[in-house]
Amino acid sequence: MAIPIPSRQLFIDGQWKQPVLSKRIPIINPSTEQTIGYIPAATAEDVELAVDAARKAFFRDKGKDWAAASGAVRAKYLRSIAAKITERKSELAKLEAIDSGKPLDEAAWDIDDVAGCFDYYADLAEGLDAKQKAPVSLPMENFKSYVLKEPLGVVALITPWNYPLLMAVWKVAPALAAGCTAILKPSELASVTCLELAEVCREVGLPPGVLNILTGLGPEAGAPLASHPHVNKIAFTGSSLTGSKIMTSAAQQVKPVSLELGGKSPIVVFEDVDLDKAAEWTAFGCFWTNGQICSATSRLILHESIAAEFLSKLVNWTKNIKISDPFEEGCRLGPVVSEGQYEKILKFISTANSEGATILSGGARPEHLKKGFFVQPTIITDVTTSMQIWREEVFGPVLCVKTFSTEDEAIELANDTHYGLGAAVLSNDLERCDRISKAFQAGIVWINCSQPCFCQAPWGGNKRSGFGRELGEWGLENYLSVKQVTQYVSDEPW
Ligand code: TXE
Repeated sequence: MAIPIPSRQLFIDGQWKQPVLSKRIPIINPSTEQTIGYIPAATAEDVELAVDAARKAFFRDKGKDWAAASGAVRAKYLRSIAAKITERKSELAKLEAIDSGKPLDEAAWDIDDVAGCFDYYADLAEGLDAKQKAPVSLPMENFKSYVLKEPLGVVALITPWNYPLLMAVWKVAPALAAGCTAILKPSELASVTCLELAEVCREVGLPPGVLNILTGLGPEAGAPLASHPHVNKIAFTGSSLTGSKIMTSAAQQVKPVSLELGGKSPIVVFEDVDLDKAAEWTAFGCFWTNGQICSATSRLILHESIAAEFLSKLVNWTKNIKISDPFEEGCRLGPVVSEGQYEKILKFISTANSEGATILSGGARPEHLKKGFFVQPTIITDVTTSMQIWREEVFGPVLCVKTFSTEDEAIELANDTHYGLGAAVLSNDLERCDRISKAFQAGIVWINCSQPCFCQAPWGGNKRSGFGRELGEWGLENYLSVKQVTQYVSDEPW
């Protein structure tokens, strides 16, 4: 489907601005491999302008600055943004689908979640007003103490391409709700809807400089942003490698970071499950959004007594998934985001094969699709724990399988990873599920499901999946600093 891609510039200080060096990056439609437009490519010169605008918006004349506005005032803006996004839902969903390759229905759910996230943080922004000056009880009567929650300042938000607008808004909404001003740097692989967010902010009259949006390459735009001395905090979602570089640069300036990195999440399936339902959750947990989800449950740990029957159901299930252009009716899997990702996924599969694993189903491009970055949902068995496919994040529709016989063995296999983002257990024995939830080394645990996500509940990982929590009240705390104010209240000399 042809849909016009709006031509946009960088969004700095409430205005569209051409990048100082006039660079641009092509937008590739992953379904057709064709160039369908261009995004501006920011460099360090533009970062300087955006940080300056964000600082001015944070520290502007007393009483007019974003930080000093009440939570209720900030909430009003967030609600207007949510309303505008809902108004433009159909167009934004199409832009997201064509840019990222996700099925149109799924893109539409994402846009609903984007609006919901702004509304949710509008409520929390209002709630923040009532939480100011919370008293602290002290052991001495001649002192009284209270706590102020204050925005951290100018924040850099660096985001990935798998949920282009939603991942950005998981950071933008709480940062603005807290009273921070922000510079968003979306992924160069899918930035179109983030630039439309800029247009929405312009239309609702968000004060200039409160949110600046710089599209561009990681090393050229992201790195100077992350290392800018006037950026007070960095929130990042992306690869562990880039997360580690960002943490290194933040460490040099003793700057807080929150990192949401990759994963290799397990799904443990016990023998007492309904096999059809469990197969559906397993497929959904790994193949939804083509497995391009940081929390995708891509390691299936399956009770040996049901292995043959379960895998045969799973293979059948995946054969019925419709793979097509995201705009086709009934599409469940579109292409992966880029040629680089496509090649990386196929390389993972061929390495697994050469290491002795069995490709039980999928493993290649679907025959009926000659163009585009399409990969079949793939199930790999005969995997050992030292294989690359077991240890490393594929970020594609690839599930690897191991069987177990005892609960202890299942837990050991589940935790056999340096990641710690998500983990799922499927069983009708809820006491067992509780036990296993405690034993999982992960920040998010699903019982009898995989992947549902709610903006009220905390999201984030342990181990090399990063630290800090997004969403819920935890997401707001990410952008707040706690100030202690203690007063001497006695007439007696100290
Ligand atoms: O990630 P990057 P890429 C994983 C997934 C995927 C792999 C590579 O395994 O295959 O990462 O994807 C910006 N300083 N995830 O290359 O590089 C970049 O421009 C500052 C998991 O897209 O981490 C983009 O905006 N910023 C993940 C963002 O970082 C830099 C989602 C993410 O890009 C930078 C995405 C630098 N030096 C990929 N270099 C998840 N956890 O959900 C790049 N960037």
